[in-house]
Amino acid sequence: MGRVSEALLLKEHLSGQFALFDGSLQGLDRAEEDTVVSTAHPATTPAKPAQPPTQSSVDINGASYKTDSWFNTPPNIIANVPRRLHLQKDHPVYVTRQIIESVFPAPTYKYHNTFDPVVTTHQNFDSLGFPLDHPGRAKSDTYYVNESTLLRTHTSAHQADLFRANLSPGYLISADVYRRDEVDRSHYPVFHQMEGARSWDRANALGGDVAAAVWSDLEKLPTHAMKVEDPNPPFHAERNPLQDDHHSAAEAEAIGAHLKRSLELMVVEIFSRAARAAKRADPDFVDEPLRVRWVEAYFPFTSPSWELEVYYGGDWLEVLGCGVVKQDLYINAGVPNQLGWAFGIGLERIAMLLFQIPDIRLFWSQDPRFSNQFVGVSDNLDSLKRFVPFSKYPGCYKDVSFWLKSTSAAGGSTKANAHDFHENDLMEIVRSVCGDVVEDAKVVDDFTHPKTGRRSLCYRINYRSLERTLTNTETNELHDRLTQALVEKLGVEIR
Ligand code: FA5
Ligand code: MG
Repeated sequence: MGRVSEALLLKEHLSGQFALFDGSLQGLDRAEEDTVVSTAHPATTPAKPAQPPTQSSVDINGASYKTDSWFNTPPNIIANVPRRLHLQKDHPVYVTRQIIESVFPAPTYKYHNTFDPVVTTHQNFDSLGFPLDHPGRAKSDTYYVNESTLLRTHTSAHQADLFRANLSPGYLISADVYRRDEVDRSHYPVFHQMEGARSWDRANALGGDVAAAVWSDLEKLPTHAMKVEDPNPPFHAERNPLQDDHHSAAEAEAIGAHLKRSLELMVVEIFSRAARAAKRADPDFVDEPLRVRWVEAYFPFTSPSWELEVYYGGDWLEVLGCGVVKQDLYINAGVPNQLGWAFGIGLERIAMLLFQIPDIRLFWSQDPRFSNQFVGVSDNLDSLKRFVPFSKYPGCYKDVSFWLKSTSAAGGSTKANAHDFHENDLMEIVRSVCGDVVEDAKVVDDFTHPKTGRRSLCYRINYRSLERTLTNTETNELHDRLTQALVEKLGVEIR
C-alpha cells in the first residue's frame, strides 16, 4: 500500500489475529492458462465502455455488481479497467513485465497475468492480516464497489489464493491496481504491480533442513557485481522480527538471502538494459555506477520485511517492498509445511527508469507518437530504446481558494469547526472533471482564521496536456467546471 506503507505502516503494529480464510477462490482469475482455479467473473472479450452507475448496480468489465453506500468508484476509473497495459504487446509496462519475468524463469515460477481487479475486502485486506482500523481500508484511499468488494489496491490481494492453489514453487502476478491518490507526475489512480513469491516445502527438504535447501538454491542463482548497501541484520527483535514461533534463525536468514539476491539480479537486468539503450542513443554515454540499498520496512503480511531503493536523479527511489511471508498465510491456506518469501514492485516506476518516461500519464496515452516508439520491442528486447519526448506543450496554472465547510455541531460547541475534508476527495474531482490534462494539483496556502477557526485552502492546478496546446478558453472553462464541482461535491465556499 503506497503512502500507507511508505509512512504509516512502518510505525504500525499488527493487532489481532488473521481472519479465518474462507477457502474460496472468488475472483482469483479469468485466465486462459489457470484451469485449476475457478472464476467468479466472466471472461471479457472486447472491452466494453464503462456504464454510468445506476443507483443499485455497476458494470465493470462486463460483470454487474451491486453497489451500496460504500460505492465510490467514478466512471473515469472504471473506464480504465479494460486497458490492462501489462497485456498490450510493446507497451512499456508489458516490456518491463517481460524483462522481470525473464529473471524468474518457468517452471519454478508460474506467471499469472489475468486476475480480475474486482476482489473482496477479504482478499485485499483480511487474508493478509490488515487490522480493521488500517488506514488503507478507508474510503478516502480505496475504490469500493460495495462494502465487501473493491478494486484491488495491490497484487498481494491474490497471495492467499495462490498459496492455497499451490500450483508451483514460485509465482509472478502482474496486474492493474487502483488507489485514490494525489495527482502528480509519478502518481496515477491506476498503476501496475508485479507480485512474486517463492516457497519451499519442509516435506521436500533433505532431512527436513529447509535452510540448507534454500542456500543450495541460492548457489544456483547467478552472481552480480553491483554494489549493494545492506547494513541490516537478517532480522531484528524490535524493528524487524523473526517469526520465532515458526522459523529458525537459519531459515529466515536463508530465505532473506535468497530473496535479496533474486531481486538484486532483477535490478541488474533492468539497469543493464537501460544502460545499453542509452548507449544505442548516444555512443558517448557514460554509465553511472548503479547504487542500490536495502532498508527495513513493515508490511502486515511479511516479517522480516525490507524495501529496495535505487539512487536515481539525486534521490533514493523506493522500487519494491518484500519480506519473509507471515506463516499464518500458509497455515490459513492449508499448506502449513511451506515457507518462503514475497515481493511487490511498481511496474510504471521501473518502466519510467528503463525508458526514461518523464510523466506517468504518458503510459495511458493513445497518441501514436507515444506507442509507435516501442513497436517491435517485445519481440526483440535488445531493440529497446529510450523514450523521446514528442514535445513539452505549454502549461498554465490556475488557483482555486475556498473555505472548508465545517461539520457543524449546534450551539457553538467546540466541534463547530471540525472539518472532514480529505485531499484525495479533491484529487478525485480534479481527475473526474479534467481527466489527464492536469499535470498536478498542489496546496499552496492553508490558513485557519485565528478568531473564527474557519479553515481555507488554496490549490494550484497545473493544466498541461501531453498531446497538444490547450487554449485559454478551454482552460478557463475547465477551471470553472472544476470550481463548480468543488462547491457541489465538497460543499466548500469559494473565496
Ligand atoms: C505494497 O503494495 C505491498 N503489497 C508490496 C509487498 C508485496 C510487500 C509482497 C511485501 C510482500 P507498496 O504500497 O509499498 O507495497 O507498493 C509496492 C510498490 O508499488 C512500491 O515500492 C512502488 O514501486 C509501487 N507504487 C506504490 N504506490 C505507487 C504509485 N502511486 N504509483 C506508482 N507506483 C507505486
Ligand atoms: Mg512502499
